[in-house]
Amino acid sequence: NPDQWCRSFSHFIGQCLIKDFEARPSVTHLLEHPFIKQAHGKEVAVRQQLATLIQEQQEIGIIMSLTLCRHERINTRKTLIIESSPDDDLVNLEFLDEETIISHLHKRYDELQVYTYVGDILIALNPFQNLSIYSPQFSKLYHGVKRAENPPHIFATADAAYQSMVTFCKDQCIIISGESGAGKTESAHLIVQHLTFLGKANNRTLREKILQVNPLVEAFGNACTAINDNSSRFGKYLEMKFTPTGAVIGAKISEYLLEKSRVIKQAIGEKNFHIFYYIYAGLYHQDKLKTYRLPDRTPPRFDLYTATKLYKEQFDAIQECFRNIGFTEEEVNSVYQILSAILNTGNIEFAAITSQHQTDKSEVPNSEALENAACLLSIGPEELQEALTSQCVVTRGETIIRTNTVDKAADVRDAMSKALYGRLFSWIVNRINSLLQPDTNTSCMNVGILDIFGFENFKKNSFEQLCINIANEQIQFYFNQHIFALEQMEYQSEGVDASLVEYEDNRPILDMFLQKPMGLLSLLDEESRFPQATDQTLVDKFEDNLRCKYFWIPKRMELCFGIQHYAGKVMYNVNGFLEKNRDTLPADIVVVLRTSENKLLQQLFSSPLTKTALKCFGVFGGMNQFSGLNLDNFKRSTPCLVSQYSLMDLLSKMVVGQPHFVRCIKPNDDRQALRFCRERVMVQLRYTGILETVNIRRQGYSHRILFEDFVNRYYYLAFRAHQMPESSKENAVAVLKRAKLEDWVLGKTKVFLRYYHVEQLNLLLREVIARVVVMQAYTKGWLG
Ligand code: AOV
Ligand code: MG
Repeated sequence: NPDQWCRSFSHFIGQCLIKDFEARPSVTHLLEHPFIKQAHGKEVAVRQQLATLIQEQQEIGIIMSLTLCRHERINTRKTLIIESSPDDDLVNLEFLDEETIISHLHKRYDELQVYTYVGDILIALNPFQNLSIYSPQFSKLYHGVKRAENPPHIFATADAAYQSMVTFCKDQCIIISGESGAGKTESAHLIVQHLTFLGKANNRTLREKILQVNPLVEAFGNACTAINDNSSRFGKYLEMKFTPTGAVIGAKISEYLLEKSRVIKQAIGEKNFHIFYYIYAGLYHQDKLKTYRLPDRTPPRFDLYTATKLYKEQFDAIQECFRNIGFTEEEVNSVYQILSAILNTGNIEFAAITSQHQTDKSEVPNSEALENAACLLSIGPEELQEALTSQCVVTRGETIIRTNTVDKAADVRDAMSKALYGRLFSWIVNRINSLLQPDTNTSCMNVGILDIFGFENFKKNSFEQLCINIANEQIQFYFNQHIFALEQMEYQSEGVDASLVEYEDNRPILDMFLQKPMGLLSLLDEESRFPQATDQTLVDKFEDNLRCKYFWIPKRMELCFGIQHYAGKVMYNVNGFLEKNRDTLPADIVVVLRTSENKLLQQLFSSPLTKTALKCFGVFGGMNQFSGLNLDNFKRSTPCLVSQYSLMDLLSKMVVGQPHFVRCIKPNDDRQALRFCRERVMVQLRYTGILETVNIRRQGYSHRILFEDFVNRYYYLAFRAHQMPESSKENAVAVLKRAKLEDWVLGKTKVFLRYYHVEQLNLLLREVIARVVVMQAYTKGWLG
């Protein structure tokens, strides 16, 4: 059907042109495209025509100009009117106080409208129930349409990121924030779902693989906490890779700060990482517990027995993920072996050997767990016991064997479990990356999705909460920078008059943490280097050096300090801070593990500390990958330093792309559907700065484009293509007027546009190009 074909062809060319607008693709470029290559019947004629054009050395831009002239005479352009539905966007509210905003959100929540815009930012209230708005029909509904055409939706945000990527050839990132249990991880899944839909669904296997990345890493990195049954215990940045025309071709995932300590200990009412329960259930049902040397009854340290009933399905799903993504059976088997070894290691107990001469020696009285662990790790049980209960120390060229006390031996055991788990996790992530890596020859663009652990405030908070909350401070800072600070600076330098919006700057808090050498993290690092330091000396050090209103030591509480975070006051208990920060893995353990016959284990521990090894596995005892860290420093780097570095890495990654923000809000603390607790929502709106955001989005100009870029991008709307107008302020104004936009402002070097202007412009552009191509096809007589 020539008509149909014509439509899809023009759509395709339209896509190409929009995306390559600045690059001006040659006809050769077009002919290389699979769409054209696959053409049959009528299309062959088009190919021949295009081939002729190549001979004439003509460029698409020129063909366009021809048809534009004709086209303009025939048609008067429709003016686009943005239908504003005041309900969907807080920016449109008449009164802008907290009360009005809360009532508005409340009303919407009662009607199950969980999404609301603040200009280009999406607010997502957790529905705590399954909504039927995420089916493929909805994906279709939100595909490349004006935002105002549909109610606000997480798909619309994904769509906006995708369209910007394709239109401007620019990497995008979607930053999801909110406190623990607010719905970040669910939102991230939905975004991936919609992006795989947009990225052309024809490659089903790849789509399935990408959709399975999140469930797989979350089985290893998520756990049940007091706040959230599926709480992320690591930060995740998932980049989806697309061709310049927008077809999905791969994915890459980066992890930040896995909470490894959970492997050895969980707070009351919390659980270990999901995967332990899954594999126990799965192996139980496959009758393979013996093979993996797991006991057929409730093991003392893990509450696994109940899991057998609950988690079988999840195990099957995880196996499916492994298989689909492309892990070999051998690899999966090794993963299960290491996990079972960690479970057995947890059961190793120590007892003191007291003789006349030695009181600081320990042994393993019941060797079953030890033997199981050693067997699963393919190492000798004696060597393992040796490494757990003693250590080699080299002083002045002499090697001395020191014995470990019971407590010390238990610490070494736990350090081994943590290292095994941490490195296994990193390996899985890296393996996924290599399996989903796009062909190196194809150039690609990214949409990145950042989903980290949310702000936490438990009854008892420790080092892990500190790391998590500092990460959230940085995300908040990034948000503020982007929404407020950069905007204000730009207004000023461009001489644009916009009443400046006040906002709560959390920079002083961040400085208190990150400053060198007197920031909290530096002080913690310094104290960790003294073997004699205790929790008390650490608190004293903090008290002596940290003088700011965001930090205080409560009078009557033991070994605690308080921090006034952007999201509220948190009291931290320093118990174990030093040990957790040191996170040392004795060399003896590494030496033993390197003797393993298990290929995967060898890989995890064999690498000398080369740069790649650092990247993959972190330093000895380090928490995760971090690039760009000076190798000379590795011995001294502790999780603190690592956390700083990896967060910088994370932020620098985000700065590269154009950001889109999703702010998740938790409507109540009981995880109840349809319960809107005004107080709780109010607090979150306050600390995330939503009110200020509404203000600045209403008064502000979220898009600021250089005259030159603006004219280059949009001159088709006002000029003939072959005219190539000068990139001047006057021509920019001509385009703006021709597009019938209102309410824009001119700065010294830039056009200041409101958030909806760009959408209008892009739609106009797409329309013009699509029409031009159809016209062109007819005028050239290609389509009869
Ligand atoms: P989080 O990622 O923000 O917390 P989750 O995304 O895990 O929070 O959401 C917590 C729970 O809320 C989920 O397990 C779902 O039950 C429910 N939920 C969230 N969003 C939706 C939705 N769109 N539809 C239905 N239910 C939803 V943490 O990772 O703890 O910070 O560290
Ligand atoms: Mg999460």
